[in-house]
Amino acid sequence: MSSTACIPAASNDCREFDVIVIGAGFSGMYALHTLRAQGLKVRVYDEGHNVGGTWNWNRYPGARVDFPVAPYYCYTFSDELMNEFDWPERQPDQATVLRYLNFVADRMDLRRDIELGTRINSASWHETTQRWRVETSRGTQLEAQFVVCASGALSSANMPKIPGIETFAGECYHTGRWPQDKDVDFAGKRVAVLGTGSSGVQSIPIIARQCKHLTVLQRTPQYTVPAGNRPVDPAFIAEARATWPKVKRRMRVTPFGSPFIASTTRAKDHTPEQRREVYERFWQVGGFNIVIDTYCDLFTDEFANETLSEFIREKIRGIVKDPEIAKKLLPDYLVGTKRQILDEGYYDTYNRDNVTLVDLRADPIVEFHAGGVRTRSGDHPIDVLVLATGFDAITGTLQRLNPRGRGGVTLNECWKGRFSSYLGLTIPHFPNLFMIHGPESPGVLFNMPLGAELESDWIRDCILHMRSKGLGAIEPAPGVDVAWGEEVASFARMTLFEKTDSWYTGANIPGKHRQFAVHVGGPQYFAKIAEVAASGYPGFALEQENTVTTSAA
Ligand code: N01
Repeated sequence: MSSTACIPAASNDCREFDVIVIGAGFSGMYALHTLRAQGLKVRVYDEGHNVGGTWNWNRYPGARVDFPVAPYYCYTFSDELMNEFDWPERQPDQATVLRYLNFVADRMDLRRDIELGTRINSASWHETTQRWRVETSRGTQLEAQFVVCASGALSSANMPKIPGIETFAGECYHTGRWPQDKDVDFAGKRVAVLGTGSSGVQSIPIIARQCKHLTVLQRTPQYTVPAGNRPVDPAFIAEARATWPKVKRRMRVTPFGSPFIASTTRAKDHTPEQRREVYERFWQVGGFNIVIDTYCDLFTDEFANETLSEFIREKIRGIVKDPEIAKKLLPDYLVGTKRQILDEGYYDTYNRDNVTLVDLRADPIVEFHAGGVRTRSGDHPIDVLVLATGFDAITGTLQRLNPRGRGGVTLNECWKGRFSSYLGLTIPHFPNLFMIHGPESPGVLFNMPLGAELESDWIRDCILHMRSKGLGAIEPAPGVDVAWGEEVASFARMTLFEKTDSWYTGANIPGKHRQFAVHVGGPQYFAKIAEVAASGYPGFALEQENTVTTSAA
């Protein structure tokens, strides 16, 4: 199968591959498994010192799966994995997911083709050889016909540029780059958490219980709902295993890749009393389901959305005892249009004596200094600063790599005005480069492990097609990205997502252009890419294989 020559390198591995995969998280690990099973010579590189990608880096206190429910946030391709790994909780914590991914790495014998502690520093396309030349942080030069970017939609940390932040002399940790070699000790310390997205909301209740005093620096109040985490009932797991083929089929056809059957009822079809009863029932059970399984129009109709928004605001007013603090916590955007957050006692944390909420809209940060942070109303001394400030999402890691494509053009030049793609899997001017969970794919709004499998399978089949036809390069034909962008936008326009500033739209990163770069069509998206493959890859320019002899640089 492989047409590449294997040239031993000093680090005693082969420098030339069929496929280089960047990232050893859920996506990269499955891509390795499925490509290697076809006899392709594949090598995975990851900057981390463990497999797991996002689940390796995000070790902050409270990090948990938010997708409903264990055992459905997992690989679906192997019944053995499903049957052999026991998920202890409905919303597994970071350590459990990392244990699962290590179990998969061992069970599928993946480690022999994964190089950890190695970042890919550059990648450039060479037209004569129809190969990518890649350089690692260890200075190794590599060549491969294909590059698969499985580098994570949420892995490029957003480090806020705030006056004086570099002068802060205490400990400082970003939630997405949490120390891997030590436990952070909050005991007896004054801590500040900047940011109240999922990472902030998950960590705040735990840090508050451990530290002397916690200051929460909040820019946008958020809707969060109880996670409802609890031990998994063994009977539930037994049932999931017994019905696994059926569940897998269902996950592929539901909008978010969830195993649950979505409601077809509209919010306006119910009376206010009925809605309250429905929301209360889901609130008590906990989990994402209150947003995705109660009413079918929560993401498409502002009236429907407001009914749930107001329900949660009422909950906040009920939970938080001080009305002034409760007022600061009331969100005013459309619920669910920022990534929905699950929590364990978040709002109740503001009833604690050792917690101060700073509303940065009314009381903005003036500057950080060696001993803390000064806001307009006064000074907040701190020993530990936790940056829960999120990520340059979806495109950030690819832009940091900034590969050079055809004619030496860089990705950042191509993406200056918009994040263009074809099928969310390929980029114009970047032949033989594939993305998993890239812009304009369902990525972050679908069951991510399942989406990674489906996208990787498409990439695998595309590579096999090329090999069988003697093709050397594939890339989007001119203009096809524009039509694809319109298709993605037409799905988005049916929803409320674009109306809110969020990392989905790029609005969280100063200077990033606004583009809701997620295909919200889930199952329609996967049907579409399957149709493209079945029809012989219309929309792609296909190039015959050059007969130039290749060699490593
Ligand atoms: O990041 P975020 P996150 N000054 O971008 C604030 C996934 N995830 O790491 O809203 C002041 O959501 C920012 O304020 P604002 C999940 O998909 C999953 O929490 O922009 N504040 C916001 O409050 C999630 O959505 C799990 O006004 C600043 C916060 O920082 C995604 O990762 C767990 C600021 C950032 O929130 C990202 O979540 C955790 C500044 N300069 C994460 N810059 C699971 O449960 C930013 N903020 C699986």
